[in-house]
Amino acid sequence: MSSFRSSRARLLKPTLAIASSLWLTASLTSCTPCEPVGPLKADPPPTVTPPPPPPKPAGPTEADARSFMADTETQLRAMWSYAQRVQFAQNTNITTDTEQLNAQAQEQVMELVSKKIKDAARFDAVQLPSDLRRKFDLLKLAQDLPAPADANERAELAQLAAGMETSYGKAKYCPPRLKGSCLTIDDLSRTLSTSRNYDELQEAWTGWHDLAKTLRGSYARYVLLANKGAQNAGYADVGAMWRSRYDMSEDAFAAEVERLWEQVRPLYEMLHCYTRMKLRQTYGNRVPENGPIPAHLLGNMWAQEWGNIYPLVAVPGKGAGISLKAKFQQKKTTPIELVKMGESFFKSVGFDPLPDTFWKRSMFVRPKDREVVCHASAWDITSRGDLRIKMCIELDDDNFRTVHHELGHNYYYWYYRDLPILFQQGANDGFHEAIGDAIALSITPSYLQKIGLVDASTQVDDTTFLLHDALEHVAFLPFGKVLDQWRWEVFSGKVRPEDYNKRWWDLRTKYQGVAPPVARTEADFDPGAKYHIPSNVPYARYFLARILEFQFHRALCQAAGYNGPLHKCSIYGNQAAGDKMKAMLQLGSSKPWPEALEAIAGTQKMDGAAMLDYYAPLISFLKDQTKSQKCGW
Ligand code: X8Z
Ligand code: ZN
Repeated sequence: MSSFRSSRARLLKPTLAIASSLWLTASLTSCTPCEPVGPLKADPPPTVTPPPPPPKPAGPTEADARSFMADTETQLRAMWSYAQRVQFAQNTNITTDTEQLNAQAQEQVMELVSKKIKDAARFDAVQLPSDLRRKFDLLKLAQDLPAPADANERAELAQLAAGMETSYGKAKYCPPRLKGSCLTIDDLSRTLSTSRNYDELQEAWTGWHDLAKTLRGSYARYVLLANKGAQNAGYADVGAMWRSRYDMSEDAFAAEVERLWEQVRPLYEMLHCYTRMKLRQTYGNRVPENGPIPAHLLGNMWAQEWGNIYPLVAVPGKGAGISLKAKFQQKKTTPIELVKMGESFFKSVGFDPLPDTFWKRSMFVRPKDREVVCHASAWDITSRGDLRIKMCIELDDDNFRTVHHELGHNYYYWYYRDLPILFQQGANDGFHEAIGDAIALSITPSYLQKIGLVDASTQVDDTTFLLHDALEHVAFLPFGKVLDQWRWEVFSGKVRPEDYNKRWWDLRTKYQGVAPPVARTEADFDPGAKYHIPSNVPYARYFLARILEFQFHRALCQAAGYNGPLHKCSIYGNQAAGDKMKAMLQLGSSKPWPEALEAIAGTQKMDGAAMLDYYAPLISFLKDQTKSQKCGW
């Protein structure tokens, strides 16, 4: 994603109700032709009464709609491309000026898109072929940040959005003990992932979270203004607008998320139980026997993925698992080499090489001389193949996976770049997030051996591999769900600013079973410590992606002719799997997502069963290990 790109990578809507025709049947008056009076002539040839002209339609026609849409797409393409260029410039070099330019560009985008949505309403009742109607539907959903009608409010909202994103990007924790030196999110994340010292972890966690306090006021105001925009576009609030992008009703989508969560919840709860039990061996009673786990002990600032604490929860007697970080250090791998490895996986299944400009224009490491937004993102500035990533690559396992994740976005952009601009999106936004992740599921121990990142002699035990993997994928599920659950409640007004933090922690405790390491109050604004909140990036997409990536993986493995255990399958080098993936990418959002899913996975339903299949061998291990535990919190 990129935040803006994802503000473009916005999704779909039903292909929908056939609009009833407004063609009126004109009443035909009969007419007796009058002959001109004049000199007598020979008998005139018999007059043929000309047919009456076709009735003039009372409203706009299909041709009008087509021409409106053609203009709109031309203008949107130009505007989005301009705004993305500005946003990339700002994200890779935060200054007063780039922030200002970005706010202005966002304001222009909001103004254009909301005007187009308003103007398009006059075609609501025109009967249109389904692909044209789909474009109108997608247009209505083509904004993450909907524009208030009032120009001053629009400008204020754009300013707030740009300001919050840059504040997040620039945030640094400057502990007094460092006497003026400061720590970035990269530094603090390194501590979270490697330190095993409870107090040191707590300091890093609190240091980062406390920085978000300053965003609270801006956030409340942004919610108010963005909701005005959503109402201006005909939605109850921003959350309702975001939820209506899934080719089904908003309520049906919320129910779909619940259904998927219930499918995978037992697996998460088992993993939680096992992890808590193991963490008590390191941290003793500071990890409660039956309560939520302190959120700073799970190897990640947001406790969203737990792979970094694998050594603390390792399967007894089975070795330490794979650490790519150690290998990268030993081989002195460079950040660009990491990206090349990712690219070579995609090429191995028949994907094109990334264009030269990708290598020239991307940002791969944190620059020393300027402020940037480090949160990883992928871009196509022109929507015609000006691909880039923006990352602050560190040489570790997380970043290796993230590189594949970002390249998944880039290849989606690449393979739908010739579609009309409104179809240049994922089938739904979860698809966009799931492509690179599905590929990363093929990073198996035997693949790593093939490319020399694991020694040929290393034996990786199945449970070790799956446990490590589950700490990343399974652990993420409730976080993926909760973030937007909180935001939907905030946008709908169910949660007021005075309860922002309380509700955040209630939800995180309820679903994730984690608790803040120190008491929090409404002076804090902990949701703001997570990139996607100040940057206005919808999050349900990542929850969907966690489900979809396993469905894709299973389907691609089948296409490759594989039929062993899913966690051992790697599609590396398999053209048939690559072709299957490519065919889906090329569809963009031109079809409702269930059709795209069917094309790849043979089903129209998102389904957690593929994920459960993948982890089947781990489930019996976890059950066995935790049989004497009182699980839950
Ligand atoms: O934001 C991202 C990507 C960019 S779209 C790096 N992810 C989510 C996160 O970091 O919170 C990928 C996994 C979830
Ligand atoms: Zn992404």
